[in-house]
Amino acid sequence: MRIVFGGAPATGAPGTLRIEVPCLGGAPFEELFADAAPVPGGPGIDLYRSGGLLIGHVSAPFAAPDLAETAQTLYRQLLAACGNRHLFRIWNYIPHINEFAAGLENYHAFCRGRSIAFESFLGGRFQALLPAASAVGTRGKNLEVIFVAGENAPRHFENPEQIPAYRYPPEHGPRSPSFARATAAREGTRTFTFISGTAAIKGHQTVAPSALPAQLDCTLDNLRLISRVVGRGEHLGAEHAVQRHFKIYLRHAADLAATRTRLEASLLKPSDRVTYLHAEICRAALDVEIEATLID
Ligand code: 3EB
Repeated sequence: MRIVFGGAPATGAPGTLRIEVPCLGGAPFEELFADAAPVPGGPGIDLYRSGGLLIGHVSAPFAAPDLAETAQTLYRQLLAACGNRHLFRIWNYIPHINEFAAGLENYHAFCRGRSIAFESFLGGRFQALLPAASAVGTRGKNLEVIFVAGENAPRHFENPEQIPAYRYPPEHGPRSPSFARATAAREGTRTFTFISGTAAIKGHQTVAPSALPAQLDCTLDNLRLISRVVGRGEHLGAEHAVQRHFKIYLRHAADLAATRTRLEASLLKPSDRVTYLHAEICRAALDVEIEATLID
């Protein structure tokens, strides 16, 4: 299966999923599970299999002021579809992510519904089971959630210089975000390392609000730290024969050239699969977020 980014209408090609986030550069699609084949899903849910992996997509119209409700319903559907499998990674695409409805930012309403669904499905100790994730804006009308689950128990990791997102204080919303900074798991002969969307946050605070170069510095530092924690050295396995996939989300299209120059001089190498996307980030003062997936 392949995820295609951009504004063009869906092609309807089987195994293709379109997300309405414009591509600014690099590959306009993401193919982490090229051999994943469609299997029967259900109303509002597409499912794919690749070996023991289950890959899924749930989608529902974003309906202010009930985004929390929408998120909770989608997450219940997602968790039910996983059955006994373990969640490895979740990608969230949220309409109007930085807008407010009834005094609550849409991202915070989303977090509320997501957290309630996790808690009611997994119980009071759900935080230990949370996988890597990302959450950015989409221009589409639907809340879209893509997930990967597998049969082997994964390992979840935290960044020593960031408070776990599931323990953020209430100033970041009435229910904390539900994700780990990274998740690693084996599936057959493959090992997947999913690095969550990573941004300029230390502790729980935004670093260098709305200042791109300093945010890139901080984000690269956080990537270096999480890379160390997952056992890939300081450079996300750059020196090893590992397939690396990066997505770089930019709030401002005009930041593309500076970001690309900076990342090509530090983080990226020519064999990496890289996609630059034009998306709002979950905090209005954040201008960039970077995620990575390593497959070996
Ligand atoms: C952060 O570190 C920045 O809500 O699923 C990054 C990755 C972020 C995932 C999510 C949010 C999420 O808090 C935002």
